[in-house]
Amino acid sequence: MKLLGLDLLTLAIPLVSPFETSFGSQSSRHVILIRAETSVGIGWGECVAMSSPVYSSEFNAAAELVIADHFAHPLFAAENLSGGTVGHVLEPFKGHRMAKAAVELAVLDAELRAAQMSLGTYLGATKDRVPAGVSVGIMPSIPELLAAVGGYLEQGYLRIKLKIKPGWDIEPVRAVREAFGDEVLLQVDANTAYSLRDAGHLARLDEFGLLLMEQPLQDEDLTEHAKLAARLTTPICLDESIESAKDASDAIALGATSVVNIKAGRVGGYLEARRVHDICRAAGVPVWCGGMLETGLGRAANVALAALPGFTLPGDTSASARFYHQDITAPFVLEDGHLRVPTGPGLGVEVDEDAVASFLVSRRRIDPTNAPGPVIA
Ligand code: OSB
Ligand code: MG
Repeated sequence: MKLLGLDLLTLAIPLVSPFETSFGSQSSRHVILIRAETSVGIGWGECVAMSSPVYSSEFNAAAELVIADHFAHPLFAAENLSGGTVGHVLEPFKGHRMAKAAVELAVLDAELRAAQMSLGTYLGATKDRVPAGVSVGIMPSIPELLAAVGGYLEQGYLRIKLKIKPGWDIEPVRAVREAFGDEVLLQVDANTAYSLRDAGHLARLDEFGLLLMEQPLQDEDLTEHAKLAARLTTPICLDESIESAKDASDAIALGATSVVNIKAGRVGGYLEARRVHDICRAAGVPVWCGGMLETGLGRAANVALAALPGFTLPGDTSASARFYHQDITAPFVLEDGHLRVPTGPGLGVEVDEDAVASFLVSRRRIDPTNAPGPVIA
């Protein structure tokens, strides 16, 4: 196919309640949607970058710039573009994986819609529904945390993930265990808030029988994660540290991780995400699908990915209502603690143009007439 145009739509969507992690609190999601116009039809993608570079170095303004000023020209110039070749066309550009993933998804969606194939089928999904976990932010108090967790369990979520940071770790985990019992599948996510000096403190979480501890140390700390893993019985699961299939392979070889959180945006796309899955599966390392507060578009793709056979743990694949009163597609709903894998062509969900219009902040059209040529100097 030929790529004919890219529309970048920036939306601001209010969250149902503020979401706090160790790097800060957000009360709305600013998201860039990509609408790719191709010779075979329209496709949609979602960029999972945040407004500030606090989860990783990427952020929305940079994603928009790198797509418009650097990615667009070679993509428009490619004669036989497909979802599978976007990665090769963009390979000369370092990093910017979330921006690359968003473009790849839009092209892939257009291709698959034209071919009448679902993303799940294309990726190799083996399930028609996936178990749903929920990521619970840092709360102002323990009673508020217990109320939130109790509500999610009542809705049927099959796994709870608590965000932790120094000063909000042992006590919230203890309180959730005491209130809801040892049977609840429970894990924690520190988003890099600790250092190896905290190993003794983090070992106090071992008594709570957690499924895993996600990204306690810095992104670059593979060796330190391996040292920490040797001091804990709680399995370490890397998120921020894994930006490629090679990173996953290295981290596993080092003993830095025994479970992997897969986010397509973080690793540069759903095809690289599948390669991470394949490497982990071959190594006997369980994986689960992470989330970045996706709208129904990105959520549809995540659910398709999470239906691959190596995804043996519930992911952060929660219902639309976990974050949004109003989604921009038909909402994903919990059915017996699971989300249904879309079966329609491409992402298998349709964009609600009215909802998009109501959240729209800006819109930018890039096509072969206004995309800057190669910029190398
Ligand atoms: O570390 O998994 C994370 C949200 C934003 C940035 C990083 C993370 C998260 C979450 C939310 O935990 C996952 C979700 O979308 O439900
Ligand atoms: Mg995480």
